[in-house]
Amino acid sequence: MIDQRPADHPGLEAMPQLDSLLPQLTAALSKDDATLFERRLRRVYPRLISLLEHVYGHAPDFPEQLARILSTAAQMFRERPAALKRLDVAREGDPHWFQSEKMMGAVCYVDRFAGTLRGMSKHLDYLEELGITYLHLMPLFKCPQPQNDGGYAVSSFREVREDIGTMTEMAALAATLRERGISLVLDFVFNHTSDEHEWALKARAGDPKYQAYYRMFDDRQWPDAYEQHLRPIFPAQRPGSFTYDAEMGKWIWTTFFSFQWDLNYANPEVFRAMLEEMLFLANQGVEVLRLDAVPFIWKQIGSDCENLPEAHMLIQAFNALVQVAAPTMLFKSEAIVHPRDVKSYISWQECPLSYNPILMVCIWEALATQNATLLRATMEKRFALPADAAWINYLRSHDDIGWGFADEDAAEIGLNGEDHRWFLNLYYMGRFPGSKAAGEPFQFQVDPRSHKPDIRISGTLASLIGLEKAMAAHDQGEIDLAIRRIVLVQGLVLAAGGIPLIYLGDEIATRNDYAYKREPLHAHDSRWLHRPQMDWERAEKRHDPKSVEGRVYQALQHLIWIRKENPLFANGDSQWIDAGNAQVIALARHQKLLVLGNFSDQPQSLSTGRISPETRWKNLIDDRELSGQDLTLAPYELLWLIPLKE
Ligand code: OTU
Repeated sequence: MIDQRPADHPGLEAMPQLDSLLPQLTAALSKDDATLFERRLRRVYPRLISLLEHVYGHAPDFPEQLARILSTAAQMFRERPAALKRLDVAREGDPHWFQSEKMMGAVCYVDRFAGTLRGMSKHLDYLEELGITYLHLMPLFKCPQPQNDGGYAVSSFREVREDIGTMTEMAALAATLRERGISLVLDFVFNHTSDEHEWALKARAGDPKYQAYYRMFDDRQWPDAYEQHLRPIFPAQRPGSFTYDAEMGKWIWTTFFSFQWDLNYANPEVFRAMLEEMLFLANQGVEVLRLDAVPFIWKQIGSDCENLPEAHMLIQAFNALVQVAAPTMLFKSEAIVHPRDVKSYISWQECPLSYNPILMVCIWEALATQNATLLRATMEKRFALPADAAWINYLRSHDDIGWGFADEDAAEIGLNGEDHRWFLNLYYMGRFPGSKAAGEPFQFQVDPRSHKPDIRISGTLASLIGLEKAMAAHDQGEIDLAIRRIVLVQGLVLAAGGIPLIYLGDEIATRNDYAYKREPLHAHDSRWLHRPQMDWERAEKRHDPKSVEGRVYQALQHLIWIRKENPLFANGDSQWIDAGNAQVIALARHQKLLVLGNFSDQPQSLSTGRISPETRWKNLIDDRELSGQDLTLAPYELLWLIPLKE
């Protein structure tokens, strides 16, 4: 993150003064809007200029570029619907709305959950039953067929995929959701576009303006030089990070699949154009924008081209402009990288929200080892965030699970990170003695340099946690334990603060979908194992307390509603503590709520006195009273304790 430069930075002398720009920027706005726009712009201006100057200041036409960027912000503000402008003002008065204990997140693919956007609106009661206030609809934009990386190759940021609906329906759904108190979350896949985006098509047709939107090279000289330091992301399908396009006779930077062309943010026109797309989405009613693949947006020869300072500056500059033109919309970062780098994106001025892959990974680690030491040690060190930011806590997403704990954290508790990752891979593939997991490998590869095998894991929550195998074996004991594990880990995610996020389907214990292997377009990508179609018939069983679906659903729903009704679950003040028993995780919230979880299949007692023996507690989950003197947790038990007044 960069320091704010003083407004009199020497490079800024040639900059157009805001006063001279304002009349033109606000000319088309109503008087009130002009006042508002000016007030917001003045607030961010010094910072914005400093950021953009860092990245683009060397170009002789920088002042004109800047004027164009600002006029895009003004124009998009002018187009912003009145209802959203009112929400902007309300949110400016309540900027920390997302920290509330009432927040509850869910994520789904529209086509897999409900078929279409219209279908989605038929299931809003279902979401309300679970207390959902934050709904992430996975990429639903126009994209190439048949291959589009689950929608993460976008051909138009302004058009919805035809089979799902239209942008008008999307905006209408956003409004309906808003009326129900649900914030719409969409992806902004801004590191790349698909090779069928209008810009890519024009580039391919030879238009130099649009070729400069991407990173293209005439021969292998630069790609070879860059590639020495790059990490391949989908090595099993596509080694290397560049793709040759015969039509242009050029090599294109493609970090992900070959049909995903990386945008060239060194070109300020790309920044401006993407600002326009971003604000267009804001104007449809998007309240949280999930910034996809943030680490990759800036490249620098000789580096691994991940998490570079300019990536942060660009996101902060986008953020400043959103605060002017659509301040309702918050950024959420998707950085699945080293814990230190995950955190580097999180701040009010960059991304106030972020996935918490560290908690996710450490929970799975604790389940595999039946030991909460790495979880506690990592959280003690890495969980705290600035007061105006929050984690999105989750157990799994549409992506694979990669073992992203820090080697140094593992070493501190005597674990070798690399060996431990390999153990976790075997464990979750069900190939380790005693493992109950039914995961599959994703992107198996042998690193060409180190010759070490690398792998990530696919699977649904229920399947990875052992429920699938237990059900297949009709083993009631194991089914019970698997359900307890689900409740334990969901309970931890719900109690940790931030926004808990469930992948829809997990609430009814959806198991792996092996059908993807028969689907030629998906067979190469095991992530489809855990992106099944929602089974609405099975969802009906959620009301049957004897069914597995009902047991999982009702337990989760119960926890959600306890959370929503108690401000002790609001974000902030999370102290991870050493309970004196390695099998038990302990977390104190707002100095009052004590969350305890037993990660082992044996009863665990906490008689070491670290948890005050004098205190009498009430367990919020079942209203039981417990004494600190002989606190014993049943296998995989979760407790949410508050002290009882004497
Ligand atoms: C994201 O994931 C999406 O979540 C994926 O579904 C996409 O395929 C991808 O971007 C491309 O758009 O590497 O294995 O640090 O780890 O952005 C998934 C961030 C990924 C990356 C992450 C990426």
